[in-house]
Amino acid sequence: MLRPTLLITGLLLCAGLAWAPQASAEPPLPADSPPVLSPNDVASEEEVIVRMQGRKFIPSTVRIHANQKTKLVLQNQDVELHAFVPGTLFDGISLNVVGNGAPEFGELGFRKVIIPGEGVAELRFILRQPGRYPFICDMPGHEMRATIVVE
Ligand SMILES: [Cu+2]
Repeated sequence: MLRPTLLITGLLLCAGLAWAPQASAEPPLPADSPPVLSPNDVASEEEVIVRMQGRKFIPSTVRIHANQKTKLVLQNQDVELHAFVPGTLFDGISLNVVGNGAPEFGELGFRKVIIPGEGVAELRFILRQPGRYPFICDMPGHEMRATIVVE
């Protein structure tokens, strides 16, 4: 009489174990988010994190989707200053910076942000033009370089 009950319980346990890792492995954002977004649609914002550690950018290749509202989080995990200097990538692009970095803007737009040791800067923007864009840290003696790939 107990056997069917045990069998069902066993099946349910197996199903539970099989399902749990899949549920937690799901990305926070659906891959099929619409490319055109309302400015206030925070839920569909894509977060990309770049760490500065041991005078390196990690990862060294950063993937960003074109036409996707993006929050780029720059985390300086060293005790010294680092800078994020993206060349002309953000020319003509509307960009918002928060955090404890010191951003610099020129006539064409965002030029760089200097981030204190253990500090963070968050950049919000939408990039339009696919391509490969190198960025560096221009602090004296720091040979830090990496690439943003807009795809
Ligand atoms: Cu640096």
